[in-house]
Amino acid sequence: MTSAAQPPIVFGARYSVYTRIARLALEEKGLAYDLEDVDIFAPGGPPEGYLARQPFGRIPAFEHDGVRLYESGAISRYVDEAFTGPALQPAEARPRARMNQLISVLDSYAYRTLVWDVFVERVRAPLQGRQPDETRIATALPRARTCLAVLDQAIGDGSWLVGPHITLADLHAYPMIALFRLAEEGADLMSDYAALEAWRARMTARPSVQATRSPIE
Ligand SMILES: N[C@@H](CCC(=O)N[C@@H](CS)C(=O)NCC(=O)O)C(=O)O
Repeated sequence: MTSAAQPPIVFGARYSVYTRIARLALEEKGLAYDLEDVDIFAPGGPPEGYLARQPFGRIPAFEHDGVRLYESGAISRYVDEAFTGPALQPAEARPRARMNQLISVLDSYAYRTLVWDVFVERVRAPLQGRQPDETRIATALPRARTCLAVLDQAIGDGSWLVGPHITLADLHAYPMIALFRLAEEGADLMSDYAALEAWRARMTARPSVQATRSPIE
């Protein structure tokens, strides 16, 4: 286990879903860390030199004790495995595979659908002075429903997405669900999934979630 003498640094932004995923892992482990602001949407793009940390120009990036990482899934797994604190991944192969499957679903299908197609169009577009793309929202809703159904079924009668303890899958899902639900279509669809709504309320009450609230929430 690595000592936490030198606090890890997260490079990212408070508004960012993926930055929040990395921060949630650090918060759940009870670790102090620094957040260095990087606004990839600033006019002119990311700051000079940022591509050396994240070659694709996305946030977050991460540094700890000489280790530089990018990709939030790699960061949160590193945080879980390199530091003491409550385990955020199941030890057994089967639940661990289910956790990894959910994280992959969130990255491959849910992020674009819930966040870009629905939240950004319905909530951010008017704030940016443009009309929402109604076709894009309507087209996304069936896939959004599939994403919600997968999460709802994973919770079932339990408290968390994978078994009796919170895992990296919950931390990956929450930032996407929180933004999606700010759109009227998001709140409307969520009301059809009781287990997922109850999970969302449990997540919202956690100090890690409160400490990493997005400015738009
Ligand atoms: N696979 C990356 C995704 C990171 C990502 O897409 N971050 C968003 C902000 S939440 C971003 O940087 N978007 C900038 C863009 O799409 O150009 C990860 O897991 O870190």
